[in-house]
Amino acid sequence: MEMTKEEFKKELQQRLKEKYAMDINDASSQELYNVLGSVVKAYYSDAWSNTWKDYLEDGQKQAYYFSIEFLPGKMLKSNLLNMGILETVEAGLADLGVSLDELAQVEQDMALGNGGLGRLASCFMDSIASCGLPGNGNGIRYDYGLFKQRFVDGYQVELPDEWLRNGNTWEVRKESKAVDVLFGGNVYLAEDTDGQLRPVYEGARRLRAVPYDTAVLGYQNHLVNTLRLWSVEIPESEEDHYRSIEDRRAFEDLTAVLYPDDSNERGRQTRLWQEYFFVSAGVQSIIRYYLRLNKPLDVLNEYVAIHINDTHPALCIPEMMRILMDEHGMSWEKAFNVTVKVMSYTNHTIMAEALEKWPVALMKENLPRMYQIIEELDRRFVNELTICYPENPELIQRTRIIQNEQVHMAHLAIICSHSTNGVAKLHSDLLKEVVLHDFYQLFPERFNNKTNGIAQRRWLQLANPKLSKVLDQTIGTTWRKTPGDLKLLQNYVEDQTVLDQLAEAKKSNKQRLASYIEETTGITVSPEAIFDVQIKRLHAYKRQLLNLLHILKLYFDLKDDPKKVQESRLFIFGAKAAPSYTYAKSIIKAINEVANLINNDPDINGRIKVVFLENYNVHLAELIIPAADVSEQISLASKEASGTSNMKLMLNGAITLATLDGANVEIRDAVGDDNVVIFGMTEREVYQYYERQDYVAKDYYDQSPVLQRILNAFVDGTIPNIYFEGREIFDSLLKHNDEYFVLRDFDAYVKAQEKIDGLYRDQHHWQQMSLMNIANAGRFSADDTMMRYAEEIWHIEPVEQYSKKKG
Ligand code: GL7
Repeated sequence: MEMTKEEFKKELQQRLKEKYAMDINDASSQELYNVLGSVVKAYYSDAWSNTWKDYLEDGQKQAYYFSIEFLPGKMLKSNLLNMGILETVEAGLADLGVSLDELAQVEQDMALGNGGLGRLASCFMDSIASCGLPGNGNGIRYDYGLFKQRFVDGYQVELPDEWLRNGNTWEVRKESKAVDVLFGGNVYLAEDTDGQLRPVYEGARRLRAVPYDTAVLGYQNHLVNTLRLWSVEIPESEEDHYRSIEDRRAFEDLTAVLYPDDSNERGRQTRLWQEYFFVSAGVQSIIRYYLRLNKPLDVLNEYVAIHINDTHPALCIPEMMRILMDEHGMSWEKAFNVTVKVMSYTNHTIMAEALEKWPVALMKENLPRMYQIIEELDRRFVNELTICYPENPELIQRTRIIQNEQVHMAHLAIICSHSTNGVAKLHSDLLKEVVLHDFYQLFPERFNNKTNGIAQRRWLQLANPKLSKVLDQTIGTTWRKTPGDLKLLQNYVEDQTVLDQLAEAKKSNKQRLASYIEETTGITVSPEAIFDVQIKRLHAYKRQLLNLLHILKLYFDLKDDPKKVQESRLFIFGAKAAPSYTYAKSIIKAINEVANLINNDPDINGRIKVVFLENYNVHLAELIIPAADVSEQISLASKEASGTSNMKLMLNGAITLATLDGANVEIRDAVGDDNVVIFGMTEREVYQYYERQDYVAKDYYDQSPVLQRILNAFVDGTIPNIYFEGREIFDSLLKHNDEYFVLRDFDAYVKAQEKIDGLYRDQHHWQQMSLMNIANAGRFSADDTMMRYAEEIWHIEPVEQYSKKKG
């Protein structure tokens, strides 16, 4: 894929004429963006169709990553980067008087995910392609992505995300690849003309799944994989079945909205339909493609790996069984054998409320054939265990798929797949030792860890060109392809020039963010302050509240003693709360009110500022992360499965202030104790409290005048305008005994923050720490993570290696 600047300019102008009959000067940004998109698309289209054809011709084993969420963000610049023409296009546009950065703003963030889980799926897509691996995504094309967040009087208000309003340049609708999906009705087995038992469907609703494909470009390797997202339509033949427009609408809305909950079970019928819809469509299209290879279905696992990203796509299992048995006449035993070998599963949380369960009645009514198969899977599992563990009926009760009239999706996924992994060492250990211990005893060989990773191209090369340049000048450019080479930076830890350049890059990123803050909130902030960042979904277990309590402490300290020695701090929050999660929304309101109070207090005089940026999303993350000095990763130990903002912030030179939770543990191992600040209870201590049940939050309050003053501020009017929210927060800590041990960890957190303050004062040392973080972030590259999935779970190989072997 090569293109000179002049070729690019010509092509752009030509297409602009064809499409809009316009010259550059007359075109709006949107028009220019559209045309640029089509130039880019044309540019990779050959590679896209070749990749597809090569896989087919070579009979290459492919992985399919099934996820109900993908969160790619904007794609223009990452596509340009991966094609190797970012600079050419930027320069070409500049010649024509157009700024690429401005054009890139026109693109709507593709926000078909809630948070970490969806963003991880997109980082993985990028890395799969960049590693040359044959792997594709499969998900839902929601008409509306994650809601847009606005603050009105400090309250979160949700607005619809009409991301498709101006069209989506990157997708290709593939009408000819549509498949039908059946819902509801009755299913019974009847003998067919060949004497086989086949299911007969009565009164089922038939919906059409139409795929929209998006190219996933590998980093400068000519490989283009596919992200396939399904959208619902009503087949023409079925139109008579709808009695009214409203009736029809209800079905057409199946893929309209993304469920905006994060780490929470969604027990809603539409959600179940969504899950089956994209799973059935995806598995059907995989089988259809596979049949073109002319291979028997009982070796499907040699050509296809299906990954179940969290339990939402776990219906892949019964759906695969259905297709193999009902449509291809395979026996139960054979079908099960193949299915287990094809499927693998990742668990992303131990939070009990997030472990999906579906009521049997709901499943039976809406997905009758799925339920029949699940019931049989359950029956056979119970039979087998009864033979192996006759003396242990409790084990069977605890592990079976159907319990108390509910289908346990995680059990289904573990029992019927060959691999179950957690997303950080600590998380995987907890799965084995506690949460999924029974299953670990039954199937020890299936359990493994795959620590999450991030697409370092987006989070460093694209988000932080300033730092990237310093790296190029210092250690050469190999880190761009091999993030492990960032390690070379360690050799410069005593080099003052390099340290100064790093500081300079950080400062300029802080200035960029400061301007954004000023523009969007009207709050003036100083780039000299410590930029202290907590960006993630708002959830009680992530403990944004702990951060807020500490801010109040600093505030009162300064009020009492205006001369107190303390570095200036800017506390930055970015977080959306699930619309139905009232407690999280109360915390947002409280943070906003505290921000108002402190930012406008003349006594404070700007020494502490608090900014809650609206509508945190991928794009905003790209702006905030390069500017961060401190990375707040303060969840209650054991609750955050991995976290990924921790990795992005570290890569951009922020110092991690963390509990030993999720991947923070591995960050500490990577940089060493001297280059992170760790505080708070360990996961063991947390479990000890659970066992002894002797945590009394109120004792901490009673014994600490500092905490009394801070907590009272929520209910005595010190923080204005939070009459109800303040009471709710106060009660959550004292009356309801502080579920996430905020008060227990408060003192330790304050000390850790004091340590940060002292460390920052010694700028030279701080820069050295920052350098060490950048240098050791390579191991969190999603490229490595994907290579491990490829080798150890999916058994797929990079294409280059494959062709070499063939040659
Ligand atoms: C999550 C975890 O909470 C988060 O710690 C992890 O980094 C992420 C990706 O593995 O998955 N699990 C989950 O249900 N959501 C997450 O972000 C929404």
